[in-house]
Amino acid sequence: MTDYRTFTTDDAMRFADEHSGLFGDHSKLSCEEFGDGNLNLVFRVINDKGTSLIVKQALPYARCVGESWPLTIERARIEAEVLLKHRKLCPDHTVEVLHYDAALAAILMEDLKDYRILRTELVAGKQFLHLAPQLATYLANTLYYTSDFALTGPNKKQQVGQFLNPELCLITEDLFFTDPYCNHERNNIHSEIRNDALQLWHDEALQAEVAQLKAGFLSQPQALLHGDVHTGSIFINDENCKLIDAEFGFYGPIGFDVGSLTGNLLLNYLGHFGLTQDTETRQRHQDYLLSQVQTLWQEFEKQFKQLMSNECREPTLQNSLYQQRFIQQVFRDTLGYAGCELIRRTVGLAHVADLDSISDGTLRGQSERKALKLGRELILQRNELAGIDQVLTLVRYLQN
Ligand code: SR1
Ligand code: MG
Repeated sequence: MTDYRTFTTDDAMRFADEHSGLFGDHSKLSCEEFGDGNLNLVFRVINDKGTSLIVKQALPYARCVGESWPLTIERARIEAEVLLKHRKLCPDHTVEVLHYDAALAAILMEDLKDYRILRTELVAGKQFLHLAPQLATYLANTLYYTSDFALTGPNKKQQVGQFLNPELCLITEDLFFTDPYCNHERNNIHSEIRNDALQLWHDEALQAEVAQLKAGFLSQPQALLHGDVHTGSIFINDENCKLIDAEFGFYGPIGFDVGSLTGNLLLNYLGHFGLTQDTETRQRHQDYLLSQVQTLWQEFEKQFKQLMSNECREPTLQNSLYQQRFIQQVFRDTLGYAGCELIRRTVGLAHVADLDSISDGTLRGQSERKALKLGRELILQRNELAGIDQVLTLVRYLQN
């Protein structure tokens, strides 16, 4: 870490100026640090003509906790390389990386200034019809073209090695699969649902299924995941959406990415029981969210199946019965990981605004309880639910 130093706004401006052709020698730059994420510094650098770029720097610790939680700055390499690869596979829906500096753990990227963070928009009750179709395209393309269906064995193994990402994976292994199911000091449990959380710690049937899902996360390098597809990692406007923040990327189970996103849409669905008091408005937004959950899976499945049947390079994996079984297993994994996301965002370290911004404690507790209940059922019933329509029926049934 010899050349590493934590960036000031001056450093960020110099970095942006040096590595972009956009600003020119005599540009007058200004800069603000506006990162509010869990891990990094994020600067916006603007010139006198209003052109702007983003500089993101990995800190040697987790920003949300502080220096007591050291964290590798190697995550900046993972982020840059995953985004570069995903952008080749799905240019429309992946943010553009312009430069990466290994010693400084810094990335220069496009500023999505005409976009907003999807989570903030969904909490405000905004709707985007292109959300699910576009995200399904992103997931189908990035996951298919980095899988064994598309890569040769040696190439795939080289990439698995390139994206091992053990420290960031360990965060997910702990926060997603371990902490919520025991009395861990990192958990963050609101008093209204203390007893419900306690039940998780004694729920052996649930814990056995979570163990199986965790084993899949640990040992199934199916494709190069984004690794953190929550609605805070997605920027959106009226026409398009783009993924950012791929520092958790690694070769893992395909259902983890699809399930994380599905879980976040469901968290917003449940949050609106407390966020929106007008019944008609709430119903409209919740119907919208369920239609997005449905379209996300249907479109993802359609596109992934098409790719498997038209583009598969590996003769043995061209078998159509195998491909059918494969996509069915991805569906089951998707439900399981979506269930884990619902639970960990409710009682674990990293909460979401969809639940936390419900101002009335009783209403928040009701939404959180629904999240725990739905998460549990998705995990337990994932092998019996026959299709996405049955999942939606379950969601509607459990809301009462
Ligand atoms: C300490 S990191 C907490 C969470 O933020 C990231 O976005 C991941 O979701 C992680 O679990
Ligand atoms: Mg992030």
